[in-house]
Amino acid sequence: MKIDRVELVRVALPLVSPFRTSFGIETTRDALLVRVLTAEAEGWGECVAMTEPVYSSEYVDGCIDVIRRFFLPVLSAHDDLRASGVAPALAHLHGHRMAKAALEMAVLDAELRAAGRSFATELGGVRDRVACGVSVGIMDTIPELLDAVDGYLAEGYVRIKLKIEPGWDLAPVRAVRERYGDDLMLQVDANTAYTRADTALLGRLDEFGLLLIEQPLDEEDLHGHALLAAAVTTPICLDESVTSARSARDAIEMGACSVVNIKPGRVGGYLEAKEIHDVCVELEVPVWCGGMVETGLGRAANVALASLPGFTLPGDTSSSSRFFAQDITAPLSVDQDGHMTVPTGPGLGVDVLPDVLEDLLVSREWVG
Ligand code: OSB
Ligand code: MG
Repeated sequence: MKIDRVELVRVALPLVSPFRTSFGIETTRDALLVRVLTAEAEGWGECVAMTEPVYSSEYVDGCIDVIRRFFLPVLSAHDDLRASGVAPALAHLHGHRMAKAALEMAVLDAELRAAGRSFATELGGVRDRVACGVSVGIMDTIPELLDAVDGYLAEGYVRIKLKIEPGWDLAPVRAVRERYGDDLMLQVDANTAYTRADTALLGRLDEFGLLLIEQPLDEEDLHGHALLAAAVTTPICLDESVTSARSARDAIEMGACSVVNIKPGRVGGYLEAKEIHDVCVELEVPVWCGGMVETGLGRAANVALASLPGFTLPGDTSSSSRFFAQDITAPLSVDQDGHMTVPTGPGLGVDVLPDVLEDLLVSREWVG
């Protein structure tokens, strides 16, 4: 394929309620979409960067700049570009994985739409439905948290993830365990809010039988995670630290984690995400699909990825309605039994609703 034109579309999706994590409070999803036009088909990608560099170093304005200034000129010069060629073509340009992932996703969508194949088929999916969990933000009070969890369980979610931070860890976990019992699949995510000095505190979570503790320490502190993993019984899962198949293998081999959260955007795209999956299957480490408050585009692709065989834990693949009153695609929804159906149509298998896009539009520009 040859890229004819690329449009960067920025939309603002109001959240149904503020989403608080250890790194901040979000009330709107500032989403950057990449629309690639080729002679054969149009493709859409979604960039998972946030407005500010609070989860990773990337941020939306930076992604727009690096795409426009450096990535597109390289890709547009290719007369026969395939999605598998995007990462190699951009490999000499360091970092910026979220920006690269968005471009690769758009090219892959165009390629698959042209070929009449779905993301799930292309990536190697083996299930037509995936089990879904939900990420629950930090709340002001325990009763508020329990109300939220009540609602999510009533919707069918099969696993609850509580966001934690110092001062909001043991008490919410204890309250949820007491209310719902030991059978509830429960895990926590600290988004790097702790240090090695918190080992004893994190060890007190052991009695609650959590599935895992996600990214307790700094992104770069792999050795610290290995020390922590040796000191506690709850499995350690890495999110922020895993940026590639290589870093996943290293983290696992050094004992820094025994579970991996795979987020395509964080690792440079769905093709690298599949590589990480394959490494984890080889090393017998369970994986699950993370989320970055994606619109229906990223949500559909994540569900396709989660249909691969190594995704043995429920992902943060929640319904569009978990975050948005109005998604930019037809809403993706979990069934009453907490599963989501994997899209089967060509490419992402979902389409942008032009009227909604127009309503939520912040800016759009042709960049190539
Ligand atoms: O760490 O998993 C995370 C949202 C934004 C940034 C980072 C994370 C999250 C979530 C929500 O936990 C996942 C989702 O449901 O999209
Ligand atoms: Mg996380």
